[in-house]
Amino acid sequence: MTLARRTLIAAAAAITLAAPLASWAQDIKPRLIRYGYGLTEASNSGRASKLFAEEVEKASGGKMKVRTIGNAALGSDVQMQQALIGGAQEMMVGSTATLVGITKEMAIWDTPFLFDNAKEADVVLDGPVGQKVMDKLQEKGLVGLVYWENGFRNLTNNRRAINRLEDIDGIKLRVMQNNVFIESFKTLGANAVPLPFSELFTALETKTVDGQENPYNTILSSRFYEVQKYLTVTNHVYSPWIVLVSKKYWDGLSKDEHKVLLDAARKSRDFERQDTRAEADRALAELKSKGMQINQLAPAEANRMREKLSAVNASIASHVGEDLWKETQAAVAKARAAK
Ligand code: TK8
Repeated sequence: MTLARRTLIAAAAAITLAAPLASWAQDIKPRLIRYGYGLTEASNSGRASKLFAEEVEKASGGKMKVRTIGNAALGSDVQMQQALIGGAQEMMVGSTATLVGITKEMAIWDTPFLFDNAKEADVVLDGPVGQKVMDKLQEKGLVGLVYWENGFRNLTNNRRAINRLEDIDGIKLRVMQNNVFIESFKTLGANAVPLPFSELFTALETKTVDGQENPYNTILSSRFYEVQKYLTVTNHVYSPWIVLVSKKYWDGLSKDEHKVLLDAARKSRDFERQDTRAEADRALAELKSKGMQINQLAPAEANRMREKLSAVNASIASHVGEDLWKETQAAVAKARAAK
């Protein structure tokens, strides 16, 4: 047999074999979902991500597998969002605030003092306004499944206790990569420095920045108490997380697979909120025992802060659109009245 002929036969065999092999491999190979997040495995987002992965695997009978990867090992929020849009990564959970550059309507959640308590946040985020904002992501290549609780944000720094608004003056404060946060903290007199979360610990440790703001849970799980002395309870904004899927990936899944992901995401949301709230209740005492000096902003100062920050409302409204602004205000008012 000539070499050419042998090659031809081999090629033909490869073709006839390849087709059934490929479809067989598709049937048994679990759909692998690379799912990233920014915090540690031992954090609230780590625990809920693990539960999500377990639920997906259970509900799909092992056909879908979620590999959760924490510590921003797949990249910062912004980098992961781009990977999802491009189809290089399937899922992530991160702050809504870091999505504003992609979907401007997300900035509505950055409104200072929008919610008075977590219950109001749940009602509005899980209601029609929350869904509407989430659905805006689709035109940008992302599918939002559910909102989780990051939590009410509080200030930490290494310079001094914040007793009066003026104490914020000149503090180099890391903020999320988001214009509302930059504007808010400039308004309060801080020197606002936008940085990805993944660079924050080092920035605090090396004193590149003096302080930051995040919920108690994160200050604890990311060990910021090791590099921050003062914690001031401000609750200046409620920060949601959002569970995202790459639209490119989503569009290739079946209806049943969509349901598996959505059901698991809802279970993870319910678990996550409960877990986060229970942890937040314990966190202040724990942070104190780790050596942080904690103070509550006195009501009069908190009011001054609230008033000062209301100056950013107009720019948020024009950024997200007056209609969405009004709808959100109405939804909050309704949730508040219903309690
Ligand atoms: C984690 C971030 C974090 C957020 C921040 O990736 O950046 O300060 O609060 O939770 O999304």
